[in-house]
Amino acid sequence: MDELILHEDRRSGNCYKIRLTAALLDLPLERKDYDILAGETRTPEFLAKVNSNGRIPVLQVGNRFLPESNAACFYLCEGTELVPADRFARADILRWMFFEQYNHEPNIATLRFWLAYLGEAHLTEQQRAQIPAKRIAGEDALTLMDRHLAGRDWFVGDTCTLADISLYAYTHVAEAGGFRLHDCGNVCEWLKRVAALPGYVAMD
Ligand SMILES: N[C@@H](CCC(=O)N[C@@H](CS)C(=O)NCC(=O)O)C(=O)O
Repeated sequence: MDELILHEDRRSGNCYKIRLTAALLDLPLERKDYDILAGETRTPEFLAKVNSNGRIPVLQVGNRFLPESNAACFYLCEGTELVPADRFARADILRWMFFEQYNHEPNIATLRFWLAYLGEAHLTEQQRAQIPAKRIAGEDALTLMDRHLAGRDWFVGDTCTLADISLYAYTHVAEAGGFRLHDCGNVCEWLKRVAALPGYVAMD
């Protein structure tokens, strides 16, 4: 495989997803850090060379650049046990990754970023007005996950897959966004299972 470089901000769960995937697969990953709060992903150089969308994570594979956390994870997982060969299982993994990007991350990750990193006092009126709706939508996502996990250990099939890694990244830090995980017992047990996987690395 070509040399892998992760362009990241260590505080980002989207970046952690890729780091966790690489660690579980024992893949060497170089890391290049950016401060998103200082606008380091919005410079002309970054936009021209790394990601025209001005965001991290970006996985650099040799001299090619792959933005979008789930796409980058999928690249790393292709042909491994984290993305099984079964056609339905693969599509089901994508289903949870799309759910993560549409129902989960825009609510749970955004509230974590606003409340734990920007700070409520620094939010715009528009951001503050969105908090209640994001709170409800994030709780709904966690409830749906908790119900899905009733009587099962993993999101798809009988083993850990990329669906679990994708959802784990922001779920395990959801309390920083004001979400109450202890209301979701199945989710809490699943979090422990992910953290016990061989090769697991914590967010730093
Ligand atoms: N859908 C993208 C989201 C990327 C994203 O929103 N990245 C944030 C950090 S988690 C970022 O770079 N923000 C900086 C900015 O928008 O300037 C993914 O999954 O990678």
